[in-house]
Amino acid sequence: MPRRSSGRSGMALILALAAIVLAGGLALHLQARAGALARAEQAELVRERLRVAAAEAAREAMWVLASDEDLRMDHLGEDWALPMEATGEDGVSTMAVVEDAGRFVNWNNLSVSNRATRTPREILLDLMTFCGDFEPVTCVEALQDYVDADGEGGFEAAFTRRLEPPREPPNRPLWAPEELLHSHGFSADRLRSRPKADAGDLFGGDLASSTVLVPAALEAPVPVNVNTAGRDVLMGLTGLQQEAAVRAVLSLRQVQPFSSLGMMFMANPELAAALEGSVGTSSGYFRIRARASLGGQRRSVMAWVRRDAARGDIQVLQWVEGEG
Ligand SMILES: [Ca+2]
Ligand SMILES: [Ca+2]
Repeated sequence: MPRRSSGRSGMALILALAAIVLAGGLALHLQARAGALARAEQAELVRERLRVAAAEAAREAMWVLASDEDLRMDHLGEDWALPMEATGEDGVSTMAVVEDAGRFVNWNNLSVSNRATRTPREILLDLMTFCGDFEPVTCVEALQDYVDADGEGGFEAAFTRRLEPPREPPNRPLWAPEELLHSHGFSADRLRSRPKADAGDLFGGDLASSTVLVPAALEAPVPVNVNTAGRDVLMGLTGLQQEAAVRAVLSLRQVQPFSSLGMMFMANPELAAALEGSVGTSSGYFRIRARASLGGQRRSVMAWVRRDAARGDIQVLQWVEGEG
């Protein structure tokens, strides 16, 4: 029966063809999967390479900071203060920026006191007022009780336990800006950057770019560096009464950064009384931001360091890696 036989061989041919098509499909599928895996592996490799490159860039910036030849004076014309950019042979580009904490007023200064003419509390109250916040008292007093070691004050545990949600004051310096939001009276809105006001506006300061949170246990408040602090910070520091003196400091330091406070106080005796104990001409704490990128991928590092005032040694206080 030739017809049946040809029917059988036809069926066999169809089955064989189907098997070939299936096998081909499977091979294609496997190939695509292998391709996707290879791509993911490749992306992971690039990610790791960028992580290492960002860390390297941050370390390089620390070297520059440690090699500062004049530790008594820090100003924005020094090598460490200039952005450091590089592109490696492998096409990875890196960028590192060092900022001194002395440019800002440190919120954690409220955790300690010293014998300065003006307390960290007074300075922050004036700075907030200068930045257009006319009800800063509760906010600053609550933060002071939140971060100072003792349990005495109107905003300590007895108060914070009644808040919604209830919380315990940590009674230590804060470690991240986000922690500020847990303190009574603080909100993202309060800390948001403001558009630049014209110079004639006496309450046009910007709190966001005038304050910082140095994540360190302190023995004394972090002094403001008169060579790097901006006008808003100096206005808050001097109690809003010394606008002419602040202007004089800003223009004098452009000609020649201050290498000692004696020099600055001599030039502006009226400032001396207000600033004694709250300012310096160098900085001890620095924030380093480094980033590495290749194609569309990026990795970053944010590090807080302390630099020894006598030898320039760098100690890392906080190291945070991130994407982007
Ligand atoms: Ca220096
Ligand atoms: Ca306390």
